[in-house]
Amino acid sequence: MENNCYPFSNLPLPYAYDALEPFIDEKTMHLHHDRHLQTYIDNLNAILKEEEQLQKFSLELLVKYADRLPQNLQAPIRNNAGGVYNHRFFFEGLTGEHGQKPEGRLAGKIRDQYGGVEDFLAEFKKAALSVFGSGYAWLIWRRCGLDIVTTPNQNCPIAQGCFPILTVDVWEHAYYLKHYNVRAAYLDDWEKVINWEMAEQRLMQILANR
Ligand code: MN3
Repeated sequence: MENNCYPFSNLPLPYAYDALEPFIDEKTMHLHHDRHLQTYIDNLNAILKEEEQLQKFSLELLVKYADRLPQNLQAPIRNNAGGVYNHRFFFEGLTGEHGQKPEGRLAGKIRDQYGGVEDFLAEFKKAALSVFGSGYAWLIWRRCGLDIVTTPNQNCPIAQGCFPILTVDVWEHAYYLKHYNVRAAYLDDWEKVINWEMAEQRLMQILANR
């Protein structure tokens, strides 16, 4: 990941704002990237400006070790470093090349564990629908297999030592303009713009580093 230390800046999306149309609308992408993510970046920079020892920490380290920091920094770092990490991970996991399917190693693991991509997506969407309030659903790797987990707010599974492969942001700001309060309709559209190629790359990297 580029721009991985203080001062953080908002990297451009790896595709045009309208690249996910008609599944995720251009206006939502503008607001989500330029305002919501920007706010997490600004807040994180403002916190780190006062904390010189933390300025050398990578984004991943800040997220992983938030709970070992002095008490007064734990929630602000967890929320804001998490907000930056999770949004970058989410945006990089989408693509303008609509309708990709999982291939290679990941497709094999999904078949072994869930029966196939349709069954996997059904289970994943069920998890994403179960998030009460704001949060994320994740496909992760832990120990020796895939798993589906959810996190509230801007919590991130890397803080639990898990390795994320794919995520969906289910905060209402991710879908309210187009899908109103119908999270299930958003999830059906999100599925069309999953960057499975990126998910495969992430899995390969996890397996190579174990
Ligand atoms: Mn968001």
